[in-house]
Amino acid sequence: MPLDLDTREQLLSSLRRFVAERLHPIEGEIAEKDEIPDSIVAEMRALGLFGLSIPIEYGGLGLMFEEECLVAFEMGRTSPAFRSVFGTNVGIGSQGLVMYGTDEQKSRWLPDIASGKLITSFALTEAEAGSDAANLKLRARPESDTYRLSGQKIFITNADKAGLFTVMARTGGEGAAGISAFLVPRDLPGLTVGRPERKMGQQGAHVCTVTFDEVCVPAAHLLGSEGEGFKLAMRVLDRGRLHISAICVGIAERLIADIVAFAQQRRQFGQALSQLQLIQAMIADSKTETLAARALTLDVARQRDRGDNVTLGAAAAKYFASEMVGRVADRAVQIFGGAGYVADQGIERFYRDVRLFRIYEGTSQIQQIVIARETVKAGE
Ligand code: COS
Repeated sequence: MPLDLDTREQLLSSLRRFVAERLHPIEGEIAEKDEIPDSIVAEMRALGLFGLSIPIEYGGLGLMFEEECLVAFEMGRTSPAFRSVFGTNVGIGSQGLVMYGTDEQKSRWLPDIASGKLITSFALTEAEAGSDAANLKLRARPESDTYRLSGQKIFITNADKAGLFTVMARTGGEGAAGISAFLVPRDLPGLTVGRPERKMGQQGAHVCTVTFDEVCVPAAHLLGSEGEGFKLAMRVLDRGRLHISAICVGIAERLIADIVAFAQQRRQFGQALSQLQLIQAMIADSKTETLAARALTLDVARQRDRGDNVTLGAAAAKYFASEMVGRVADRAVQIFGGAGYVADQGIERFYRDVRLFRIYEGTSQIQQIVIARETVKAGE
């Protein structure tokens, strides 16, 4: 059920205020410290951000996807590391459970995920299974009423904070059909989380290696049936890709606002930068592409809310929006010039931050493959 319009506006305006008043002023600080303050996380919990996509009966807000995109547009207007705090709980860390979980699994975990008490992570990627996800090697051997998991996952977002992992593991033969998904609590013996990696951008959001050394997982923690894990991961990613598109749109909107403010105040050749036609061309291209990405994202979100398959649409939206925000961030550095290249304006930080969007939850090249395959399959 969609929210009534008043409630929706209240949610979006309190979020807009939170981003402008609480997050915007500390963007530089969190990047330097590589940590989000606990007080900010507590405010995010109070705003309900961890439970945006969790059904109401489990304590979440149960938003429609279009509504989630509107929230993501607002959250995009600041450093993306802030969104990452609750990003896995809303997306890839929880949605396998929401889509495939039994009532028992859902009632056990979803309320704490919705409140933000429990952080979740999605563990798919391995050293030799990034884009080629169906080639993953982490083994799950059945043993009486348990499975023993052995292997390693890398680049796992929020792993250092996670209490629950959705782990894709091999229970059968080669390829996608041999993969199953498991809910793995962090405190099981044999599970270790490495130190956060040093990264190019998005400081404050952490990715770590997670190692499984004969971790004994109860069979009741199997998510869906044996062999369903790859499809589960792909369905979770279809959804996640669309959410990322909305974040990219929000960041582009933020960058355009920063560009406009700067271009009106900075003067060259006796006039404001905003009066110079070559600058105007960059503003126009950025605005046009952002509007296009916004419209595409909302269109696909509405298709998903209608129950349509959005594999192609989500891939197209993520491909276009992530490439688009890269171009907008590049133009922002260009328009700010020297002020864009030095660190204190924060523009170079966004330039580094947005680079990740073309890589995670499927690279641009993977999106191209998905778009082409689906188009050929549909014949149009
Ligand atoms: N939804 C539901 N099912 C899907 C699906 C989707 N979006 N995509 C694929 N499947 C199903 C296929 O229908 C197929 O099932 P059947 O064998 O029953 O027909 C099965 O999954 C295998 O699919 P496919 O043959 O397309 O697998 P490939 O190995 O060719 O891989 C790509 C497909 C490359 C698209 C996939 O591996 C991928 O998305 N890779 C990127 C992974 C990624 O995003 N990683 C980021 C890390 S997570 S932050």
